Amino acid sequence: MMIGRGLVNRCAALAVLFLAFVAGGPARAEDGYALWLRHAPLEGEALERLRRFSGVVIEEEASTETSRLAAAELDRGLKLLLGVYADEIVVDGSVIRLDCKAGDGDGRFTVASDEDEIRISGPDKTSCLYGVYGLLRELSQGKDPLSVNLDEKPAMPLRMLNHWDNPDGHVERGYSGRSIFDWWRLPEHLDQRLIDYARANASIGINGTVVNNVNASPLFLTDRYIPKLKRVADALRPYGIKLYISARFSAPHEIGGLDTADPLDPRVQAWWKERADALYAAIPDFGGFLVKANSEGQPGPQDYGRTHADGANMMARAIGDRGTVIWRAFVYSEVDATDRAKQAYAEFVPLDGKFDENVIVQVKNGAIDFQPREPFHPLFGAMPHTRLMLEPQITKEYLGFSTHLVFLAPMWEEVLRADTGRGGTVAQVIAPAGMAGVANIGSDRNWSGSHFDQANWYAFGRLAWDPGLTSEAIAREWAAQTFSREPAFLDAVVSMMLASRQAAVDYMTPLGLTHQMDTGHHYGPGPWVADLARPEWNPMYYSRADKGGIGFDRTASGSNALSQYAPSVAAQWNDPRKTDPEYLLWFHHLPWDFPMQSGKPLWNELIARYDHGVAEVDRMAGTWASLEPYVDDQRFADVADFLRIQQQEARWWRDASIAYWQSLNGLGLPEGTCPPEHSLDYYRSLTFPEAPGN
Ligand code: GCW
Repeated sequence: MMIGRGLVNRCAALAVLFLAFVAGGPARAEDGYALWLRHAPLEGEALERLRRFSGVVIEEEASTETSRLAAAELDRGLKLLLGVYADEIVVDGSVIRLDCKAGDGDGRFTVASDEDEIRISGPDKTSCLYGVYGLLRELSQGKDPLSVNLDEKPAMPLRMLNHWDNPDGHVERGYSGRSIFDWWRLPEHLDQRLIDYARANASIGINGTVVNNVNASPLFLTDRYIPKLKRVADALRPYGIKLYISARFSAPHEIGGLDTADPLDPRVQAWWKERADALYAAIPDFGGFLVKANSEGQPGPQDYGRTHADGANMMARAIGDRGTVIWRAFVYSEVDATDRAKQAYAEFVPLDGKFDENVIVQVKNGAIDFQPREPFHPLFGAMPHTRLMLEPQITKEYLGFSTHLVFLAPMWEEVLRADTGRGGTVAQVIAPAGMAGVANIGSDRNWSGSHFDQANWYAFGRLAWDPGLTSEAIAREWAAQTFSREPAFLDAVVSMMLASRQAAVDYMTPLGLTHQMDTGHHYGPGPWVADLARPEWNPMYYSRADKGGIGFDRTASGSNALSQYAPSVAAQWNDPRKTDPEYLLWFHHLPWDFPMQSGKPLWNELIARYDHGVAEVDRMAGTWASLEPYVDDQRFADVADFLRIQQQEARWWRDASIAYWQSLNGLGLPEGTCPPEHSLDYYRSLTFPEAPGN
């Protein structure tokens, strides 16, 4: 086994073996820092099978930093899996061979096994790295090395994280501590955490990162920040990860000494070109700019009477063929009273075909805002001449922050598989572009705030690599690597994870309700909020609840947002009697006694859903309690604590929501239903000015 001795070059047939000192069983306290790369020691047969592979041999046409890292990662992973503290003895034996090349491509790789060797190969400089992680993923699950045969390539070119991190270290919608990017100490000091961040990302195929908030500070475009950005980019590069920044549209005006940021003004164009040149001089593979424009108070081309395409193309021309401009479609007007769900489509569809080649339009999964459940965004499929990227939110702004256990892969699977009715699924529409997940990563020791939120980071990367993977497969491989390979543990934990998202939907916003969270911080229920400056900031705007009924009419008799979908898709949601109950109140305003497909009146069904959500969380807590023998003490206790919080908060959501709906409809509770624990006034009186992430 190679350990810190340099690599064996030139097709050498040298193999080295550990003299093994088997560590004494799994450690009983883990803090989660190692993520899914902890590679717990194998035991029994799996250990014996891996022991046959006694060394790593690297064969390469060109030795690159990435190929050296790949070998080092493999070495490190194998050492951990074998559970040894090594000395090496050179012997003949079966080997793991890295056949690394130096091409620039998508990172496709193969892992092929036979009795004598496991061979990892591929044409690109990241092939070996991805192949190593692919192999380790299998071995970490206890699979037989001889049965590992992989032939993979990523489904989409861009697999990115978007950090909403500010230069002062605050993370917007961050629930896991402060930013991991320490701009203050950069460029002189680069924290080891950034290397571990790169390793974790590379292990799931992530190949780009936007390091600052889309509500962007112009600082990132200053000369002072370029060396800082360069240091980070240099650290990420060997892991196949490109650095991007969010660019503030008004920067030429704010820091460039110009009196405008009009995209058609030649001085503005020259300013962006000069800044792009300065970035590329320092970072030759700089990824490009992400832009939030004319959205929630951010500046943009419309401030000068120009379109999103004018703005995006101006910046794209400054970058040229060196990189990409990713332009967000998350827009809703400050003056327009049109249903917010309709506005992005209305603004962007007329611009289809008008964006330059190196522009991608980034679209959230749904038309409102990262809610527990939304139908897929109608822009998918509606802009056939524009590359569209999918933006899901990994951080759980609207799904219980980091203290609720909610596995998000089922939500993303739902959107990726949705048939747009316009020539393919969402996964097919975004295949030429990619996916960008709003990161849930911070300075907390376990990175994500909770151990189970690591699964969402992991699942994002895996789905961006292969949207055909099922949530179940992802949950299983993640849990086996992160906690325990025991089948009984995996069966229980995977079913808990798979049920968790529907549970959250049910205790927060069942039956297609949306945006019922309290104002600003979005923590806990606030269905009664109706007094904010802009109508679409109010939960009441979304529920439209009153004495007569509940739900937002988006059919032809209402906002007609339904007409933005392909007719075949709209047809499924047009008739409330046939609409999937999960989307019912998203599309329909209905009387409280509307007869549901279940046979219950709507009011009773709504209550049954809240109760189901609460019961499911109780069940999750029970499941976890039964898994104590499989989990180290610290992580077991951390998860158990958070599940207790989730149990309390699921009840709070249910009780506050029911109390409020009752205050409107005056209806009693179906027989056997527990009344809310407190009065509506009590729920309304709760305030949390210090809630994180705001
Ligand atoms: O979900 C909303 C958040 C804002 C965020 C915005 C966006 C970065 O509440 O905090 O701003 O979306 O996506 O731009």
